[in-house]
Amino acid sequence: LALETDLRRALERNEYLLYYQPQVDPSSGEMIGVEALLRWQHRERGLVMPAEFIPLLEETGMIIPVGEWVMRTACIQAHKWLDEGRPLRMAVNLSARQLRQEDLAERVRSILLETGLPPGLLEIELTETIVMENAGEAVIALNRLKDLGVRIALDDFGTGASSLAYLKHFPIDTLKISSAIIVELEDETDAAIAGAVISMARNMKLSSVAEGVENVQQLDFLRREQCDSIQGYLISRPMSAQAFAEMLDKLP
Ligand code: G
Ligand code: G
Ligand code: MN
Ligand code: NA
Repeated sequence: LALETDLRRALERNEYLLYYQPQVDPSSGEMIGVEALLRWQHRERGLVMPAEFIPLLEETGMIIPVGEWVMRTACIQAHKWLDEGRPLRMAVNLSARQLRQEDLAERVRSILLETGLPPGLLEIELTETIVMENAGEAVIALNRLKDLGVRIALDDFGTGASSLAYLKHFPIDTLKISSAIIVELEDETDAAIAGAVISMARNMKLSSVAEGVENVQQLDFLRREQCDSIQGYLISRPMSAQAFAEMLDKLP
């Protein structure tokens, strides 16, 4: 398969890159963090989106070395921003395969030491579905990560088959409300669900992030409900490191 061969070479050819999407406080507009999103700059296909190649990375196990590259690159970038006086939280997505990796916590620990990033600035995102697939092992793996001092976010929350009672077993810091709910906020039921998740997060001392915020009506709703941060095209599309730097330069 041509794609697989290309993927195998992509790391050594330096074809992967990270885009960064801001997460901002909907009341103050202050930037709280960013999510790192993997892209593949293919010499013929151009910029390839994760949906087109992450499944193959997972099937072949290549997600392990690529995931490590993602983690290291994201930590280096966050440390650079910190040096510039901008302590932005860096959210990194992990796949199911990575969570099952025996030495995951050890590797994350090495990367934190190597890059000098304070662990509290790294937030590891796992989808609700990944965590629930194998809840018993996930609890152990997440606790090991948590012991490093990193933050854990439950991604795509509200659409998987998670039981709320399970939440107390996971050492999580953040609930990321799925864009599937945010896109339907005009619907009373979806608005009720989003509001309930935000207030549940607050009561559990977790932070809440809403994903896929595209319009002012959604922003207003999330501000009223006191969601901690929002992410979406209304604020900014994911940007290359260079575009991100230019945007930061314009901020006060
Ligand atoms: O922009 P977007 O198309 O970037 O990303 C789509 C999905 O791909 C994200 O929701 C996320 O689940 C996944 N993804 C993006 N970057 C990474 C990454 O570095 N690692 C893993 N495992 N998944 C990623
Ligand atoms: O990890 P995860 O699935 O949550 O990654 C977020 C995904 O959502 C990425 O693919 C990103 O490009 C995409 N995204 C970010 N903001 C918006 C938005 O406002 N609208 C839509 N439709 N997608 C978004
Ligand atoms: Mn995510
Ligand atoms: Na998500």
